[in-house]
Amino acid sequence: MIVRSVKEVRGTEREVETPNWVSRRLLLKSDGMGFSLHETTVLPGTETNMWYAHHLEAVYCIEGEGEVETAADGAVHRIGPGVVYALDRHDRHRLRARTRMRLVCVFNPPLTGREVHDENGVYPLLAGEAAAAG
Ligand code: 9YT
Repeated sequence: MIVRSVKEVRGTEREVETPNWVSRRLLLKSDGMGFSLHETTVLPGTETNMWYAHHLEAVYCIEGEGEVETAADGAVHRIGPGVVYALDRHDRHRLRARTRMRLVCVFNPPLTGREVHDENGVYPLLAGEAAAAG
């Protein structure tokens, strides 16, 4: 069994920080679970464009308020504690944080470590990996 706290992850290779968010990666590919699990803190007033072209991501909000907009249709969804959004169609989207948001994020396939968004908001995929949807 793996037991790991966010506190232990702070300041290690499992903590990835950008100007808009900090991701603490509690479970990664190397942990062998078939998904990765992160606690992501999004800074208030930020807007982040993302497109997980190679991954499926579910995002469960446990703290804070914001909204997510899907690029394809411009639909805006309010996000707050107790709400999950799942990018089941690799949807291009934009997350606006009104307050500091604390999110639990799950990725399939799992992230391997230090991924950050490229200029298109995409995380790279290692050769041979694919999201196991359905
Ligand atoms: C909500 C979101 O996707 N933020 C970007 C960071 C990502 N969740 C991660 O790498 O943990």
